[in-house]
Amino acid sequence: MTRDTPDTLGKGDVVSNESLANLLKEERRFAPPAELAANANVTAEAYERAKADRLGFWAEQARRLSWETEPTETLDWSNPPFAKWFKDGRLNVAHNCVDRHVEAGLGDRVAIHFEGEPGDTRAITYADLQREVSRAANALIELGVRTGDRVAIYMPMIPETVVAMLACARIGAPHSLVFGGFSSDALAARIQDADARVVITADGGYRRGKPSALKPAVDEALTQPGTENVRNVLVVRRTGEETAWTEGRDVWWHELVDRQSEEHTPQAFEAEHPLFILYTSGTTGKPKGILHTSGGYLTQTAYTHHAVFDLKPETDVYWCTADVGWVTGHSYIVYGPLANGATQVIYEGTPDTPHKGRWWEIVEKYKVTILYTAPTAIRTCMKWGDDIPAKFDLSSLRVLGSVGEPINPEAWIWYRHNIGGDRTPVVDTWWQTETGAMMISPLPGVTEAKPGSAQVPLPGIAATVVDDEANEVPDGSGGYLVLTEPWPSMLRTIWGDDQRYLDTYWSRFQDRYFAGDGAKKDGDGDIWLLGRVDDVMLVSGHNISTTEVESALVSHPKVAEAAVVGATDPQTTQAICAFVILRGNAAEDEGLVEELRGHVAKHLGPIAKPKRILPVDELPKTRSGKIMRRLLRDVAENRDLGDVTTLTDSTVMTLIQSKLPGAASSED
Ligand code: 6R9
Repeated sequence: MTRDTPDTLGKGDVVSNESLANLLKEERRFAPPAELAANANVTAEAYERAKADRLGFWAEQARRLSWETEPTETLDWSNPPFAKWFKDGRLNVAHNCVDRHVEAGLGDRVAIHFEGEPGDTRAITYADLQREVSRAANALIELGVRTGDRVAIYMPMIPETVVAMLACARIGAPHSLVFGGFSSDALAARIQDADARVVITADGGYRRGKPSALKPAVDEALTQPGTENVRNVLVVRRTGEETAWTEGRDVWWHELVDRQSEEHTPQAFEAEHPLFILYTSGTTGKPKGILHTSGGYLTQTAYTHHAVFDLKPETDVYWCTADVGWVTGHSYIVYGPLANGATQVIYEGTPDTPHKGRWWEIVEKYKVTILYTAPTAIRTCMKWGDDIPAKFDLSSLRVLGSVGEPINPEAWIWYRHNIGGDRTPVVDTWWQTETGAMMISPLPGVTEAKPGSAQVPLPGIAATVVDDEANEVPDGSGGYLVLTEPWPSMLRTIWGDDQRYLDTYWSRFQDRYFAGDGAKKDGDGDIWLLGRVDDVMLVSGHNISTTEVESALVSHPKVAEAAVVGATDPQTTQAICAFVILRGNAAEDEGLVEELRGHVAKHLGPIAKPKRILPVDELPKTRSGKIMRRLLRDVAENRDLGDVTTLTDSTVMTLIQSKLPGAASSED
C-alpha cells in the first residue's frame, strides 16, 4: 500500500532539482484575505513564541482544555522515543468535548447537523450529545466494559459512531475504529490484535442510494480464532434490513442504550491514558496499531483545529468530509472540533448520491463556512465539471482545507476558484495517523499561499528535510521528511510492539522521526511533499517522484486524475507507467497519449516522459482516497493482484486489467 514506511530506501536525491524548479516556474502566490488576517485566531507572532519556548508554547495550548488536575510537567522525554506529555495532569476527554460546553451555557448550540444519504436529518445539540454519550457510557458499563478494555467500532457515518467513540473515551476504554468498507478478514485481524471485548456496529448504512450491510461482516469476523474475547456486539438500527442474530451476544443499541440513565459522572484519567488504537495497513506483516493517548492528543487536535481553520465556534459551520474511521475523522470530526465547541455537518453518503451536486447542496443548505476534504475528491469534482458547483450558492465558505495526499497545483487552483470563489485561503495540511494532528500547513491569516505546497511546520512543530546521511538539505533540494522534536499528539507506540515502533520510525535517522515521505525545500525553505518514498521511481539512474509526474499530467487540460508507477524494465531499471482519467469532455483519440507524453517531457524533462499511458475510468483507491499504487504496479508488471480488501471498489482492478493489452500498443 502506498501508505507504508518502506523497508528499503532508494539512494540519493528523491527528485532532481531541475524538476522542482520546473514545478515552481509558474509562481502563483495568494496573500491571506485582509479581513481574515485582521481577525485571525493565530498570527505570525505564534511562530516566534513557539520558537523561543516550544514546551512553554504547548503548556499554554494545554490550557485550552479543562483539567481535573493541571499538569505541572509538559514533556518527559527521558526515555525517547517513548514520550509522556502532561504526565501528572488528569482529564476526561469526553468531558472536554461535551459536558464543559453544556456547563458553559452552550447546551443549545448544535454540535452535529446530520445529513443521512436518503435525506433524513437530525440536529444534535451539545446538551443532546451529553445525554446520549452518558447513556451509551452507562450501557457499556452494563455490558461489563471496564477502564482499559478495548472496544472495536465498525460503523457507518452516523451520529451514533461519534457517540460510541465519546462513550468509550468517557469510561477510559480505548476504541479501535475499523472502516465500514473493510472486509471481515481485516476486521477480524484488528479485533484480534487489539483483543477487543465488545464490537459496536450497525445493521448497515446507506451508500450510493442503497442500504449497505455491516453486521454480516462482524458475524463472519467473530467466527475466526482469536476473537473469542468479544462478549457482546452492540448493534445500531440504521437501515432496518433483516439481520442475523446471536442470542446472548448481540444487543440492540435502541434496547440497551435508550433505557439507560442520562446521567453519568465522568472520571478523570491520566493524560497518558490510552484514548484509541487506529490501524494503518502494512505491505508486509500485520497492520500496525497506532496508539494515541489523551492529554497531548487533545491539546494538539484542538489547537490545530483552532489555528489552521481559524475556527470561530459561535459563527462557523464546519464540515470535514472524511470517514470517521480514518484518522482525519478521529482528529477533525470528533476530538478537535468538539473540544472547540464547533458546530459541524456530518454526511453519511457518497458525493454523487442522488446527484453530483450533493456536497454543494449541503454547503448551501447549512451555510458551511469551513470545508475540509481530500485532493482525490477535488479531482473527482473537477472531472465532473465546473458547472455542477456553479449551480449552488457557496458564498458562505471562508476557509478550505486539503488532506491525505499531495494536492497538485491545478486541483488547488480549481478548488479555490470553483469552490472558494477566489476568496478563500486553501490550507494544505500534512500529517499522518502517527502524528495524530496536523504538522505542516499554512495558517490562513498569515501565510502567503503557494498552490501545491504544505509550506511550513505549525508553531511548536519541528520538521525538516534530510539526505541519506541524515544531513539537513539546503533550500532548493530534496530528500526525506523528518520531524526533529517530539510533539504532543505523537503516537506513543505500536500497540503491543515497542520494537516495531522503534524500527519503523526512529531507526533510519537516529533521533529523528522518519515519516516515510519524500519532500523538497524550495528556495524560500517552504516544504513540498512528494509522496511516499517507496513510490519514488528509478529511471536510468534518476530518482523521479510519482507525485511530480502525476502533477504534470493533471496540469494538462484533458486530464482529471493520474496515477503513476515505476514498472520493472530491462533497459531503464524502471519505466514510468501512467494511468489517467480524462476530463468529462475529453475524447480518447489516437494522438492523445503522444500529446500527454510530450506534455510531461516539456514540464519535467525528457527523462520523466512516461513510457506507457493508459486512459482508465477509475483508479484503485483506499477508502481514505489514497491511490493504491502497489496494485497498479502489479498490473503494470502483469502480476497477480495481492490483497485488495482495503479497496473502495474491487471491480476497478478488473476493469483496468481488461484494458491492459491496449497499454502495450502505446509503447514505443
Ligand atoms: C492524515 C492522513 C498519511 C500519509 C502521509 C503522506 C500523505 C497526508 C498530505 C499528504 C502530502 C498532504 N499525506 N496529507 N501528502 N500533502 N497534505 O492522511 O493520514 O492516512 O495516515 O496518511 O498521507 O504520504 O505520510 P494517513
